[in-house]
Amino acid sequence: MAITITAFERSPDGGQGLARDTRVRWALEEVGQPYEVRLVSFAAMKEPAHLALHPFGQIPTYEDGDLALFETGAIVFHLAQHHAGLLPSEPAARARAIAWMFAALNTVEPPILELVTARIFEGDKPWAEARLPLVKDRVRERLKQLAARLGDADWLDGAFGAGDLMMVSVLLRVKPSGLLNEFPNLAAYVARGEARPAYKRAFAAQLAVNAANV
Ligand code: GTB
Repeated sequence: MAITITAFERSPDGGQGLARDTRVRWALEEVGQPYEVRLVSFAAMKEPAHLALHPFGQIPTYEDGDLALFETGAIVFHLAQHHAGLLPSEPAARARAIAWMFAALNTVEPPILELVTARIFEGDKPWAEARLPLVKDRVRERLKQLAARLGDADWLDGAFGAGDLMMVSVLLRVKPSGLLNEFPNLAAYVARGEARPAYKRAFAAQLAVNAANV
């Protein structure tokens, strides 16, 4: 049975690749696993059938035979554990790559999501203008620390892997704010991720859905 993931029937970003199915598509492309996509509406995500797969009524989900998963971190980790290409086999290098996945999701993504919330969902609040610089500075601090660690390297720890896939995916979300360009090595890092053939196939696949459903 084919691997099936869920994605937005119509993504609010119109196909810019910012919805989280893109990172799962990217991982599937990196490890060479074919997959099918079941598109869901916002209403369908809150229905019992989808809630049985995803307790929080979100996308993406992942189904492979009897296994159903939610959370992109868990899905990408599962793929990386079971297929070659995203995690090194040497135990210490593998553990470090996993640490970068957690860092992307637990340490770098939260302030970026706070910025998205402040800009998009709270932009009309009377206190938004005063708060935005504080939120931006918290993102800047994380980017500064990450840029310092990355330095001139192509990837975070040796060859490209699941940690990079997750970190680039998270950083893509900060691109529209312009903050990424304040850190040229991070902007180049993200561009290297976007240039990977597997990323391009993932991006094109989600764009095809959203271009067709405008
Ligand atoms: N922690 C979970 C994971 O990593 O899997 C988060 C999943 C999640 O946030 N899913 C979002 C969702 O289903 C889609 S990706 N939201 C609907 C809901 O909660 O009702 C977040 C997202 C949505 C839209 C854009 N965009 O249009 O730019 C970008 C990212």
